[in-house]
Amino acid sequence: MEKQTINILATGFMPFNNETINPSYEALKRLSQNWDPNKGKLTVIELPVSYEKAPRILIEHIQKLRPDYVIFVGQAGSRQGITPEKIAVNWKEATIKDSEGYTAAGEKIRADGEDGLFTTLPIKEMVQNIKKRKIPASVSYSAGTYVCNTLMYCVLDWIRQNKEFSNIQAGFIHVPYLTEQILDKPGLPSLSLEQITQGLEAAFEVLNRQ
Ligand code: PCA
Repeated sequence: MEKQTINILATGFMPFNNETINPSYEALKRLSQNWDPNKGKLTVIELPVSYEKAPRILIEHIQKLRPDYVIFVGQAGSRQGITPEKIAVNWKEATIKDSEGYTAAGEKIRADGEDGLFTTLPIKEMVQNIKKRKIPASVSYSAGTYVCNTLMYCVLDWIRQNKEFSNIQAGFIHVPYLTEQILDKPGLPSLSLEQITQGLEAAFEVLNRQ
């Protein structure tokens, strides 16, 4: 019987908060350049760090590409390792602006939405598989309250509400700074581009076993 191949849509972010690079998109680009098509189809897109545009652009791509899995990746500067997120909360609040100049002072993402939505990705298995490659990883129980959390919340909410797409499994993975980003930030953890790319590859590998 012919092996069924999976269709993955993965997103990274543009640089933000005075950085010139975002490891999420850099690692996904590298991963897609070396992607073995026998593992399925991988599409990578780069999203603006915007509360409003990021979910809108991603939902347009989901409708076009009809993936089996949607994995959003973002930078979380203080993290020690690769951290798949368990939950998105219905809240946005940050001192820094988004790419449109908007500052979320503390407000619900959806006025009448659930307080929280869980990932539908196999995150424990992903963490185990990343650690097998000797790359630090753990489950995170907070995606923060900035754009990454909003993207995860909006897309999980949209998938839930659109029955035609409800088979899609989706969730967020935060990655640490690249070593080149912490040269002037003493004490902050980092990983190399190679480690982050390998870590994401290990996370994606789990999807083929489901
Ligand atoms: N990280 C931010 C937004 C974009 C990114 O890469 C976050 O954690 O919300």
